[in-house]
Amino acid sequence: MKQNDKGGRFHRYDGPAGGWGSAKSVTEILAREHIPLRGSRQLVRQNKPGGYMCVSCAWAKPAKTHPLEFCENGAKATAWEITERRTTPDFFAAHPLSVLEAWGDHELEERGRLTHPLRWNAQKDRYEQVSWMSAFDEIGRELRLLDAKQVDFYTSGRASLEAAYMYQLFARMYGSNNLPDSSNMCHESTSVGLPESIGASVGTAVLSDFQNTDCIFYIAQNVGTSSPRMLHDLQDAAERGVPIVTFNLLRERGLERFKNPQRPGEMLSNKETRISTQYCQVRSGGDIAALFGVSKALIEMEDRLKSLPDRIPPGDKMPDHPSEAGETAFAASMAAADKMNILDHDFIRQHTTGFEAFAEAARRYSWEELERVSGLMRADMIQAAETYASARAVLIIYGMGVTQHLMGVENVHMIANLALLRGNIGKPGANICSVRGHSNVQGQRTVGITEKPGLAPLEKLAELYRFEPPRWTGRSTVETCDAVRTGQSRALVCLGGNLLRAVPDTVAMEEAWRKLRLTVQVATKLNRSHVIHGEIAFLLPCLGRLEVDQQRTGQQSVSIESSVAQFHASKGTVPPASKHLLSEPAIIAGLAQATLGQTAVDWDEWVADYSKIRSAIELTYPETFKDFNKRIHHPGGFSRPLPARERKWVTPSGKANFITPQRLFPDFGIAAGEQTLLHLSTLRSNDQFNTTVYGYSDRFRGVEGTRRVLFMNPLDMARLGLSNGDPVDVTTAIDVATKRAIEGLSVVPYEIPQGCCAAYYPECNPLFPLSHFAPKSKTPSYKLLPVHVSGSVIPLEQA
Ligand SMILES: Nc1nc2c(c(=O)[nH]1)N[C@H]1C(S)=C(S)[C@@H](COP(=O)(O)OP(=O)(O)OC[C@H]3O[C@@H](n4cnc5c(=O)[nH]c(N)nc54)[C@H](O)[C@@H]3O)O[C@H]1N2
Ligand SMILES: Nc1nc2c(c(=O)[nH]1)N[C@H]1C(S)=C(S)[C@@H](COP(=O)(O)OP(=O)(O)OC[C@H]3O[C@@H](n4cnc5c(=O)[nH]c(N)nc54)[C@H](O)[C@@H]3O)O[C@H]1N2
Ligand SMILES: [Mo]
Repeated sequence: MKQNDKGGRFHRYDGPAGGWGSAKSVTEILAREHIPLRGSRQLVRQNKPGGYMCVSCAWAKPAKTHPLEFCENGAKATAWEITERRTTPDFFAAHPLSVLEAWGDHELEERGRLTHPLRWNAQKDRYEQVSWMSAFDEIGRELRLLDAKQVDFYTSGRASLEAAYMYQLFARMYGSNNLPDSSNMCHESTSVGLPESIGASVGTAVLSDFQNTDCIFYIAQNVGTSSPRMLHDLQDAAERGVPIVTFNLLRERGLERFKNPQRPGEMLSNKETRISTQYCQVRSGGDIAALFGVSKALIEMEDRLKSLPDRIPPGDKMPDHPSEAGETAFAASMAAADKMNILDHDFIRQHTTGFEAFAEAARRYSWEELERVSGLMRADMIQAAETYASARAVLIIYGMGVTQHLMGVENVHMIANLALLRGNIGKPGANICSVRGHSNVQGQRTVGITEKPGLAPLEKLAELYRFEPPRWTGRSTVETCDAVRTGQSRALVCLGGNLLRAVPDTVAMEEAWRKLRLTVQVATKLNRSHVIHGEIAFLLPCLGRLEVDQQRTGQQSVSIESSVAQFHASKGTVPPASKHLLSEPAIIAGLAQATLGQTAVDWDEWVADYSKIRSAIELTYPETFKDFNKRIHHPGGFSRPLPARERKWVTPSGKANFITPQRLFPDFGIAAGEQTLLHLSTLRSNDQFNTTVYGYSDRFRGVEGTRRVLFMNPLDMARLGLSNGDPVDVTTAIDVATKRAIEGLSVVPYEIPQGCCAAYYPECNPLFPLSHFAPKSKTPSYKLLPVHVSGSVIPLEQA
């Protein structure tokens, strides 16, 4: 692929997250997209009541906003969408797709916004302008010729609640539950694991928990890059003296130090806020062991306490065993002060099942084993446990380093187990916060985007729209990929996203993708999933969320759900990138009418007035969306009811469940002692949003000018005879019947545990076998893949 990636520079970054680097980066991207003034004016409205909701991450939008409620990466996402650059039919006339195939992700999107509906011309190998009507007609005709089971309807997490609701309805009226979405690759382990544990499919935290908490456990999420606005909440907590215990594979700057660009005093002084009070660098996939360690420490403290003759008055003699004396002293001092028990037995008794089995497992694992698998020291886990036990209310926050694992569902269970030990759910300041990715990925599930018929309100849809919805289980993302590979899937309709780059096994998937009969892509910018295409291919350009959406009854707003289950209205403010664009609801309505003919849905009326779509959503989900049209315009939005927040457990047992993982780590069946074997985790840089690559600067990790890097522990580098910047080849070490390799990554020494390495997504997706996913959630194990790294092994003594 052609990339502006021309070799890099690697240096240590010593600054904080935020700070002047962040301010500079915002100025640069506004200039690059030719919108220095217009862009700044827009940013003031970002995430504010009456304004638009950022198209970058899903972090909460406060009711009482800061003067500027955006971050560096939100600004980049805005600039990327409202850019002055355009990808017009002239561009396509000059560039056959065979040429564009050689372009990189950054280069394709950097050309700017798509302006016209396009159809691929096979003779000329070019996308050409087509009318909306003829596009809808031909797509409708093709879909009618196929069996509904042969068609997949993918959704990326950006589409609004209104568009997502219409889309799932269209798919189901057509007869398909094949509704894979980006969430399948993202928080699906949460969607599967949390209901089993606590009867909620999303996190239970609300924004005020940050003000009420007295301890934060921060697991496997890179706040400085992926949800930078949350740094304000973390900073406030840190300034109140709240301990923040972090578990992360890498040293991430945003989790260490922050300089708030919105506080002039701070920017002009040496002041910065330390974020983590304890930083535990776990091995990739080591979290089950780490959290077992914390739980073991808590349970054993309590066991020792129980075995004491009676509560020891402070100052009395402690047991002789030196390694236990400190913990017992801690346990005794807490109990003596009669503050609380180590575990919350009342809560455990009243609200949970499965405690005994969990406690037994925690007691049984030896510290040696927990240390080996987690990569942490026993003392680290005990220290974290003491911090945990000292807090009245603990907020547990987590991200992709938890979910994108073969044992991702078990990881989620362990987070819930830890919370349940001290009743840290459903009291102010204590909750589980799963940090969602795309700005409306959580909301799309709420309105029916799911391949699982049990999770969709099929009866209600049948009743409201007088049709027979399909009852069979549809395909999730990896199953869709498999169906494309085997030919069972013949057509893909994609509402946003860049599916081909986001999924595993890129090389095999590209070959299979070309054999599809039909590919329909609704998008704002050109990407590789459009350049590689089926026999018949359409590229349908839509309005972005930041643009004025004018329909027959006036300007429309849409709505989204944030990471803390809060619904917000969003109203676009900039003129559309082209007068030929349609909104997503209008495109879905066009496709539905052309495919389905007459139905009980008045699609045109819905498009003319989105409040009618919201009324339909309310009719479908009366409890969640009560008074939807009225409440959506409240500053700060309105909250989705979550029973677990009130300690009502919607599980078969009627209780929250301790669920004990069967093992600490997956068994890859690879013989121990293979010298070149490392565990690869794929990550995002500070200059990308998923497959959208804004540029080649990962400031916080000190990487400039390239994305083709491999972060390694200096001791592993020495062992393999590698120096800073050396080229290496990386080869997948499982499912070796197919060779999967990436050549010529530059080695960057980094603070990462020995035996682990990290590299960027999506460049490394060719390494991941499609079958390498968590069995229950089918989330690809993007954070743990055994690989071999080329290099000549030298004995450590000589290194
Ligand atoms: N700027 C920007 N913002 C984004 C996105 C983006 O690409 N760019 N993407 C959006 C989306 S869709 C999502 S899902 C989120 C993703 O946001 P994150 O959840 O932050 O995902 P990643 O960037 O993949 O990084 C995961 C973090 O987990 C750590 N990690 C990796 N493996 C392990 C492990 O086994 N254990 C532990 N404890 N830590 C581990 C890594 O070091 C890294 O800090 O961000 C959203 N926001
Ligand atoms: N190796 C590896 N792979 C991963 C991950 C990982 O950590 N490691 N993370 C996974 C995760 S968490 C996710 S969420 C997926 C992301 O997978 P996707 O959601 O499929 O990918 P994105 O890169 O977010 O999609 C970008 C494209 O969306 C289109 N777009 C942008 N805005 C709009 C809009 O308003 N409307 C429409 N219709 N289109 C729009 C643009 O054309 C842009 O090119 O990737 C997954 N893949
Ligand atoms: Mo995501």
